[in-house]
Amino acid sequence: HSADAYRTDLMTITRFVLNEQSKHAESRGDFTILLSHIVLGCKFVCSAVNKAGLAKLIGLAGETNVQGEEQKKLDVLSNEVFVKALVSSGRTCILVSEEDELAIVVEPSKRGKYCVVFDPLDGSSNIDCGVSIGTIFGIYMIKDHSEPKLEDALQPGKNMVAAGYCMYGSSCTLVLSTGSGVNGFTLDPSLGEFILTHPEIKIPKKGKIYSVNEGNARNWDAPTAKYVEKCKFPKDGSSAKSLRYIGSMVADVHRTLLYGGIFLYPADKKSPNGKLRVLYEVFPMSFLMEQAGGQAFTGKERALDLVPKKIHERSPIFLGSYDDVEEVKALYAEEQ
Ligand code: AHM
Ligand code: MG
Repeated sequence: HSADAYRTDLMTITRFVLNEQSKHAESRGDFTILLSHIVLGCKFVCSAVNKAGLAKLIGLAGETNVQGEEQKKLDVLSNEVFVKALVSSGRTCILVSEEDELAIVVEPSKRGKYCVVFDPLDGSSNIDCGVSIGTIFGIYMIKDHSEPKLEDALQPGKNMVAAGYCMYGSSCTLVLSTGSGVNGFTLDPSLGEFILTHPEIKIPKKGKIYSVNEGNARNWDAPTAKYVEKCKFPKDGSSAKSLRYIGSMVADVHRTLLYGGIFLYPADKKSPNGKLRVLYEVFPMSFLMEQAGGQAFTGKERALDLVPKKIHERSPIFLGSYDDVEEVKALYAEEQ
């Protein structure tokens, strides 16, 4: 039967989220509409990223176009696409983007009840060598949308109603949680649809991989240094962990989620708060890790308990398999 080669019952991301949302009596489809606009942004960025090398080959990038305008850099372009898609969804009120210094307050006629925090193109230093990069996003419900306040964006991560990322890699994968587990969808380019390919992702309880920029080792605090030493020279008879570090958060976290292990961007003497941003890097990834059965820790507390004071605030982060993060927590507790 040649028809057997085709699946005819396609679980697209929209259908999946519609199903999930229909379990909530109060749902009016607003979240589904918001998500479809985020998905549009991801598809655009995916297509632009795929063409990035080609554009260079045929002499487009970095040159001026017919209007005499400079070609926009991919991260700037991605940001514009997401901001426009989110505003036009009519479901957002406040937007915080890594690319914009100030939060964007949506004009009253287009306002909805959600606040979206996002990094439109994370790891952009990896673009030119074709390494995987991604978009990261988190979604909050705002308190009162007739009167949006900056505090609506400064809620602890545990208040997020959804979080996810899209990885532009050998395939384009969108991983999403709306607070009841984690699911992964892969873009079928011939359909232009994200199809459920990784249902109910659970991170292994313990992993065999650690992921960190070891070039910063000389500036690490004692618990981080001890932990990484344990990964390499375990004293309990277990085998040493493997090191994998891409330097692109979405790719490093995606591997950690699927294979298990730990990803860390710790504090160091030069950057006492680490490098990664709380709202649109640390929180969404921590939300996904917890939803997949893992943990996320800042060195002081559960990452999702942190209450940010500024929209571009940074925090150290240790996230991944439950048992691996537990070891880091024990080392920090010893310090006290
Ligand atoms: P970016 O927002 O400037 O792209 O930086 C964030 C990236 C993350 O994707 C990655 O985890 C980290 O920076 C890597 O940093 P480093 O090069 O210091 O290891
Ligand atoms: Mg970033």
